[in-house]
Amino acid sequence: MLFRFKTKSQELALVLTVCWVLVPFSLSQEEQTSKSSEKDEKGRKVQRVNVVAERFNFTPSQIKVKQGTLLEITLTSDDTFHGFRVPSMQINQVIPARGRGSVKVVFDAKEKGTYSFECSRPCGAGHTMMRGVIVVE
Ligand SMILES: [Cu+2]
Repeated sequence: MLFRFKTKSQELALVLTVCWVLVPFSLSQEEQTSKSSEKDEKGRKVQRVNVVAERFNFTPSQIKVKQGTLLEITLTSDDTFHGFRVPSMQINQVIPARGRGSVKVVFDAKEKGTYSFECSRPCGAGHTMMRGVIVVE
């Protein structure tokens, strides 16, 4: 034995210290692997993007993606409930209010073009201005 703990709380303190060191490290590892895994199980290229909805805009509001890619959009809100609708793709999802998690939408970028998206849930005076585009090139 190299060291002995006088009390249980000292032992707990060391365990907590070790966790603080290890947890951020394992999180950063996970981030690296998700960035490098660009293909799904069927060999399709996957591009992931996080979009934040907030009265009255989406950030980013322009998303560029290469044709043939599956675009995986993770949507979160920084205030109230919003919606994410791509009228031309039959996509319409509710974005939960801040602190209530996120929602994922998969956009199949089959054909080149500009696809507009918009908020689909009335959220205030600027609701109809809350829009953006996905550009497939
Ligand atoms: Cu809205």
